[in-house]
Amino acid sequence: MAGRIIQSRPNLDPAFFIGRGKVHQLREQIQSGHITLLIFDDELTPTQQRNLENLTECRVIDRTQLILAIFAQRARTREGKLQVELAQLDYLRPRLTGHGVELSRLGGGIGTRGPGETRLEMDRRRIVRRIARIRTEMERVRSQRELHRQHRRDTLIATLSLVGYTNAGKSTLFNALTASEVKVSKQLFSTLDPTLRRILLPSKRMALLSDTVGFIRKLPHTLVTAFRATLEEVVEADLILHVVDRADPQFKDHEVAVNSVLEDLQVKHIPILQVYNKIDLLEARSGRSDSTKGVFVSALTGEGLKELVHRIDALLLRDPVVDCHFVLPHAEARVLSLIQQKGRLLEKEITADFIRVHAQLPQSVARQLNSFVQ
Ligand SMILES: Nc1nc2c(ncn2[C@@H]2O[C@H](COP(=O)(O)OP(=O)(O)OP(=O)(O)O)[C@@H](O)[C@H]2O)c(=O)[nH]1
Ligand SMILES: [Mg+2]
Repeated sequence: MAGRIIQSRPNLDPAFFIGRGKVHQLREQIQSGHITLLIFDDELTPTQQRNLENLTECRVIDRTQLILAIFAQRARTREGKLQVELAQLDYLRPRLTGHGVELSRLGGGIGTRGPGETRLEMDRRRIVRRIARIRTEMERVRSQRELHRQHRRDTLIATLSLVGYTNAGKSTLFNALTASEVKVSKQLFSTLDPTLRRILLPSKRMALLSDTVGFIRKLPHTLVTAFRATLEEVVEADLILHVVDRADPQFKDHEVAVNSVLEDLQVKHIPILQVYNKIDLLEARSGRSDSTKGVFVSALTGEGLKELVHRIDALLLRDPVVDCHFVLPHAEARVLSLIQQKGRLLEKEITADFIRVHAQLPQSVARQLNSFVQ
């Protein structure tokens, strides 16, 4: 069971955040409804959090902690994970009582304390030591990253990153483009699992598509670094797809919010394609003329997706598609199937002596067929 409570107050209660009467009312609701977790959509002081837990006998987390837990589940790279853990420890430090604290409450298992969940008791000294170790480890990881980047630059497969405001439809689009199953829901932050899948483009080139955690307004400023850590792959992408919920009346504000994060990420060198989603919810044709640079799609109905993949294909310069003319001896007819499999066969002319072929192929494939060039 889940419920929501809103209280309007002229000022916050320093000890409980909400009014005391409300806390007692909550306590009853928790007991009768078997509630196991209270989430506050705001920041609580360590004292407020502790007082609330003691009085309601229920686990309490605040907005920052919830977002941190989401980032922890979402960070994919080693550096990203370390960065998020660092933010968690920073958050935890002022919240330590004399007796140490369960570190597990910051980690994955939001909602229930499952029997398998490890409960690490940590005192201040151990946290300080852990922070020092993370910093050293981060230095090491950073120096490895350059090697990793070099490797990425050398591979032929391009990467695409889906970014956008939370609920824009990134995961739905990710599913539609990769025909895979990733959890999609009405809830915000439904993307909790690392998601990276292959997509086959019209040019027959493969690309890797990555889904990312949604951007939000009012991101607690202490979490900015940790949030960026979940977006590291965006910095390495060949193309960024900025998904916008075009049917949301506030879509422009969301677009601006996402753009400003992208500016901070220093991704100016990466091409960005605006993808205006949910056009099935718009009046026919309305709102589609307000931008010529973007693509209008419905991830739900599939409308516009064909154009989208063609635009993606045209924007990817890694292993570029080249126009080729080959002359194949009949004995080499099997090359035709290679061409069809790896690229697009545009024309084929069979003469008594040869097969003439006009095709579009990724450069890497065309090179293998150099000897047949006319
Ligand atoms: N009508 C309509 N609904 C859509 C479309 N695309 C996504 N949705 C709905 O929008 C909601 C959010 O979709 P998600 O794909 O989870 O959004 P997201 O951007 O991944 O959200 P976060 O991961 O939370 O940032 C879901 O209820 C989807 O069914 C669309 O083209 N049309
Ligand atoms: Mg998602």
